[in-house]
Amino acid sequence: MQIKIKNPLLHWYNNNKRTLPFRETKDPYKIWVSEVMLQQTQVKTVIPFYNRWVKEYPTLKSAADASLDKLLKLWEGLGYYGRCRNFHKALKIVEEKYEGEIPNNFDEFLNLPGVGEYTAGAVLSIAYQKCIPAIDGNVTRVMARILGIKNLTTKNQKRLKRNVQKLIPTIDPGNFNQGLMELGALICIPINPACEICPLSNLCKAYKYKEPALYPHKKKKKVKPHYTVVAGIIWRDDKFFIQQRDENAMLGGLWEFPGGKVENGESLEDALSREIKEECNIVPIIKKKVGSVKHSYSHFSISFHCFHCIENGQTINHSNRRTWITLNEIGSFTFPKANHKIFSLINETELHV
Ligand code: DGT
Repeated sequence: MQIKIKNPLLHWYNNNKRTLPFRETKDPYKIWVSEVMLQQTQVKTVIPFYNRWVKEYPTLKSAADASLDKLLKLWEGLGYYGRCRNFHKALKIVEEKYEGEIPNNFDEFLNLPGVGEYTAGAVLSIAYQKCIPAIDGNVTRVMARILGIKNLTTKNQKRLKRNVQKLIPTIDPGNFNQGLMELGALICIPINPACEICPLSNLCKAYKYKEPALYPHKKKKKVKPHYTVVAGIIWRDDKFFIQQRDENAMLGGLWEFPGGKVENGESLEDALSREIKEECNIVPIIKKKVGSVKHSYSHFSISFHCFHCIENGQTINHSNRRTWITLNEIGSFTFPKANHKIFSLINETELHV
């Protein structure tokens, strides 16, 4: 089975792979950057972020020495900001503990913050030619179809992994892993796979059973909860107030308007006053609505309602995680996407709240 899969797969990959900027490099650091960005994010979204990152931080040391704020700014819009925070921590560890050399030992690399089995396998096989599987969603689908696995039970996932482990060649393991991923991305897609041009269809059980798209069974997606969130843009002349989210929270290290989730039975305005009292210790004067936008995160979605406000005699205390900025300074801070949607609704002529 190994030779049978390896040769056609590598041949197909070499002739059909997409030209991607992170495939043009052999630098383990840059390969790692791309793999962190590719977690939960599509290739076409990642490309401009990757290009900007490696231009700004061409070496591991340059990124390890940068401030988290600067890195988050480059990450702005890519989402899942925990990836960026963990990557920064991991880079610092590599700098301090491994003298800037990414460890090529699986367990040591796996121990770094944010590095899971997939990332370790991908980076070590692509950058260091280590014979380690890199099993992502695409590889899982390709292998489940080849093996005829319908239910991805824990036992079957182990079986799938054992098979990749057995198949992965000592020569070209990185291209082998990338070949499986690319096949999953371009040919062995979830719906209507292009079996007629697949280099592995003659080895594929799902193809033989005639209904490849049924392999593996799709898990039912959980319905995401939806929250109503309010936030205040509190103005002092031409500046408004922003605060930095706790580093360990979701969207950690990003800047936001004070606010939070609306409780059951509460009006938007009551919720806003309560949240601003809790977070800033003032009761604001709510002037008028800026607008409402919707945004979806991995585990929930929000309706985000923002209001222009001003202080009501009392002033917000100062701290290093709080500041007042003008609209021209938005670009110097990292904000969640929902806030950018709100910024685009602010009409400068209406600013005299
Ligand atoms: P919590 O209170 O433990 O649920 O913690 P948070 O801070 O995650 O949640 P909360 O109550 O502030 O809910 C607001 C959600 O809306 C939060 O998940 C992040 C998102 N969001 C996006 N932009 C903003 C913003 O400018 N302000 C606030 N407060 N939340 C924002």
